[in-house]
Amino acid sequence: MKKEPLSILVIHGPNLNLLGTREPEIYGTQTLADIDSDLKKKGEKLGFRVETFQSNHEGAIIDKIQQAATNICGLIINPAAYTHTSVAIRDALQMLDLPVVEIHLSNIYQREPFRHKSLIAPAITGQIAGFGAHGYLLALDAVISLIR
Ligand code: CA2
Repeated sequence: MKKEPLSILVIHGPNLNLLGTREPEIYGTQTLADIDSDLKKKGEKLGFRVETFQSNHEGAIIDKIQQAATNICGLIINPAAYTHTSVAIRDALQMLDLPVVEIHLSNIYQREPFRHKSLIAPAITGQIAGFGAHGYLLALDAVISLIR
């Protein structure tokens, strides 16, 4: 019987579908499609299936986390603005028993004070911030090393 590769889910929060089209000085020039494609290629090389998902809706992100919980071995999430507001996403992440990496393109601690607080951070394994799109690849390395 052919063995399915282990799956890692990557969730992108609100407005990240606009990456590469505005504010390149903060978020870089790569589009979300570029980032997703790089993640899938790297995952495949390392023997993992990478699934990507973007939503502008808090409930849709929570549904995705709940549905994926039993099928994935690791999660990478950029909750975008929900980082600073969403108790509901934090509660959903808290229920997972697998490595979860929170990633931010920008260094949220160098920005406006309201971005310094992540409500998500207590529910995750670790956080990567400030490395632009490359941070997603660092997050993938981190999740895979935690799985292994
Ligand atoms: O640095 C990050 O990755 C953030 O999660 C991005 C969020 C922001 O609210 C967080 O504080 C930090 C914003 C994502 C908005 O994405 C855009 C992309 C292109 C153009 C405009 C917004």
